Amino acid sequence: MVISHWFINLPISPYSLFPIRYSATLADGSELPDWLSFNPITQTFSGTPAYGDAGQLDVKVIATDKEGAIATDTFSIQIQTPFIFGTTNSEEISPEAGQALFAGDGDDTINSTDDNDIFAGNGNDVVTVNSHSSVSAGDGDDTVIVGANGPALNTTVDGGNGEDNLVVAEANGTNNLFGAADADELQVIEGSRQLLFGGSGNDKISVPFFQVNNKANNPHKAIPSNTPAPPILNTPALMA
Ligand SMILES: [Ca+2]
Ligand SMILES: [Ca+2]
Ligand SMILES: [Ca+2]
Repeated sequence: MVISHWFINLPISPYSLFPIRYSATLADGSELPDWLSFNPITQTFSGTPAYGDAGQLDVKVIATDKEGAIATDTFSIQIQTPFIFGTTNSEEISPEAGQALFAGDGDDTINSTDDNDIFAGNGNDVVTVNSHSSVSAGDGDDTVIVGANGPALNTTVDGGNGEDNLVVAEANGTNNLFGAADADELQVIEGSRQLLFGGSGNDKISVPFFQVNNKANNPHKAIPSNTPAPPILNTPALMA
């Protein structure tokens, strides 16, 4: 992840025939943290901060010419907190990509994007989510829609307790739906190779009709626990 791209404003001549050497430290002169590196060629900072690295980081870039003249400048890198928290109220929350959300109690509406870890908490929550994410819907009768805003892949949904409605609206890779306890409804609207597990309870699992009926296309691995699997109907037209 590229944190920042920054060009130093040099009081020494930028037209010098001699190369200018760049380096970077923290503003107090100490070394950059292990996760952050500075490329002196491109004058680019890059790195992947951990959860504990959120906040402001003050850094200093040092330019040195062949004669030993030095110019420095300091600036701040803002590292977004990776966690956001809801309240006990019912609320609408839209986490940014890469964030983990703990929505808490209440009937929450959560509009997530990619690379999100969503913990919806108690309440009857409604969650939309795209790719490379996980959703733990928690207690309550929750609705989770994967790929509502475009095809999704590599997202895992756990409905938790309650009668949950879990949907893959559109997929371009495998997603996993797990109904968990109680009677859940799991549905694939568009997309193949989706993994659906009803868990305990009288679950209803539905997938596109043509995929149920065409084993050659590797249909969904729909595995309800207390209800029979969708029927495999080998119609002559689809067997041809
Ligand atoms: Ca909630
Ligand atoms: Ca639930
Ligand atoms: Ca279930």
